[in-house]
Amino acid sequence: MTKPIELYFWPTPNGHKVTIAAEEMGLDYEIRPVNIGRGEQFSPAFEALSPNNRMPALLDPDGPGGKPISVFESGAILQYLGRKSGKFYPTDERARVDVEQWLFWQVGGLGPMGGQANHFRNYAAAMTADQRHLAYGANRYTNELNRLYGVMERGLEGRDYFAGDYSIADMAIWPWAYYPNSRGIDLDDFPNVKAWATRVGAREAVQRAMAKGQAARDRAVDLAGAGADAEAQRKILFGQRARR
Ligand SMILES: N[C@@H](CCC(=O)N[C@@H](CS)C(=O)NCC(=O)O)C(=O)O
Repeated sequence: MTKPIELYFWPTPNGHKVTIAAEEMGLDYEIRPVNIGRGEQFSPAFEALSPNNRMPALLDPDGPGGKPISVFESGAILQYLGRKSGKFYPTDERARVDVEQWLFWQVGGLGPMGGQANHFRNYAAAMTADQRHLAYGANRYTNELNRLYGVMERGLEGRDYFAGDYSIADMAIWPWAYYPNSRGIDLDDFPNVKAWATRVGAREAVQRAMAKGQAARDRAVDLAGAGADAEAQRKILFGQRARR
């Protein structure tokens, strides 16, 4: 009997993408929590899987040729799982390109820009004595995120899902469209996105994936919060430099 796929996970948008994919594809998997606020992403064992010291990462004991394979970067993980399962990642070239352009748009745009908007709007305030220093960054990333929501709004015109049929692109985008308010976005300004987010959020597999992340979510500290634990975690997460 083959062993389950190990998903190295923490309950952030990037983490949720891969549990959603695993649930949607009906894969046999186990969640391996990586508490990034406690620095577990820097353990030698995890770094061997993810040299970028970021989760998610995956270890499939039954990779190509029946041998183990590890994958880091959420987009690469979604593509790997899509190929492995033969689901939600079409093989027809035109359909595949359509999925991939939205997938890479998320990984290279919506994720980093949404992350920065969240950082300047919610976390940096707890680390900066003079709040005026935050305004430029908060405005820049909130505006860019707003622009990206406009791209989603137009992309969904006349379509239920980003690439026509539901795919790994929707799985990548959905967790990043899940927390709009804290990032300065009013979903009512983007009705196509709102309807799509509701449609995806209603899927049983998505709900199962979010429920499976709950145990880790209960252990996660609010990084915008007060208190010694939140402060210690902010020190681990923010201000990292090259490690040698
Ligand atoms: N491009 C990466 C980004 C992954 C990423 O940024 N993960 C964050 C959590 S959302 C992380 O592990 N952070 C740990 C840290 O900042 O030390 C991907 O798509 O997988």
